[in-house]
Amino acid sequence: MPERIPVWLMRQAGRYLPEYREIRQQAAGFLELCYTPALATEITLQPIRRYGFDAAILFSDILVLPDALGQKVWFEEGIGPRLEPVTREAPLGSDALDHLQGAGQEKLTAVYEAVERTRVDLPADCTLIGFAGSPWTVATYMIEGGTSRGFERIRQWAVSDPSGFGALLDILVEATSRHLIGQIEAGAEAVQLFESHAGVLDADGFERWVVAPNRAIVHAVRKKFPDFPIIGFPRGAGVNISSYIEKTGVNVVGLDQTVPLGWAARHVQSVLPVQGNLDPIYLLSDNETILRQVHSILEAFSEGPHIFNLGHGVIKETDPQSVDFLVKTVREYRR
Ligand code: 1CP
Repeated sequence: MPERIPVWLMRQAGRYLPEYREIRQQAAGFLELCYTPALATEITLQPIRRYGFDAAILFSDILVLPDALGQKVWFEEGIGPRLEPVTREAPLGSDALDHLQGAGQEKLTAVYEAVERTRVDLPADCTLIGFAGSPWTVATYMIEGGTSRGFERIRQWAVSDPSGFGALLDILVEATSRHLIGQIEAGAEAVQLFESHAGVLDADGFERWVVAPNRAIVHAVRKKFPDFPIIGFPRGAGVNISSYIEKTGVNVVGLDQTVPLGWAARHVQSVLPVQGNLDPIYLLSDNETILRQVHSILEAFSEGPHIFNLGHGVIKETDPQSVDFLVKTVREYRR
């Protein structure tokens, strides 16, 4: 039997799908979608029905965690996420973790219920992936108050008050570990840690604020669920990927599109299965271009374990037919 390359896409659910936009219109807000199990389940299943991906990723967001920890989080139409910033002068209270047992519990319980429902409704051969943002990445939103360009506030805090900043990341390590365990207990069969903003740190910062917290989370999850599959996605890490895979203990590493294929095959895939890494912008080009790029990735990774994915999430202007073409191209490829 020729080997079949599994395929799923980051942000495979979401705004490029008309069926998502329709549900989104009916809901009061984005977080309401995340906290309504029937809606989150339906949105998770939409791309599976359409394309038959090998994995479903739970429809939720990395910012449900700061919300459950008691920080004010909202989504503004046309802008994106907004948060009342946590600062050095007004840090997250030491009682933040208590929120997870209090007001935050109801919110996260709704997320776990969505996991349960989704697992029931999914085809048996489709893997359900749970996820969380990694502490550094979630902290960028918590401290910058939303999406940032320069990340000056968080970087300044990290270098000028590493112990105070470290205390915040410690809270996030604990909360994230519990959140992943909650999803696993509800039926997630793998989890992905999104470290989307790993690329703004120098090598020392990367070790301290990316490697160490991700490692601690992997450790905490494995303590409860030994050998549980964990995908790490240290976006923009460059050559620091080597340190990340050596020290964190993840089982699979997600590659963004900036990682050269030959280098990744030699230095990463020789150690761990790789996931990735088509630049999502190609889905806004023609089929011939998509085919060529998909084939070059499949060929580069043909000597070892590979999960096909994008290098980052599906762009909202993507034509759903291009995703269909991409999936067919991967399915028809034979090593
Ligand atoms: O309808 C809308 O306007 C909301 C758009 C949207 C969607 C569909 C947001 C707001 N989040 C999501 C879902 C989401 N977010 C998923 C669902 C599962 C899937 O992939 O299909 C996942 C895994 C995420 C994770 C997420 N949220 C990340 C990590 C991955 C990445 O993109 O780097 C990040 C950084 C966020 C924060 C976030 N949520 C939403 C927005 C617009 C943002 C900001 C992104 C940014 O700063 O650029």
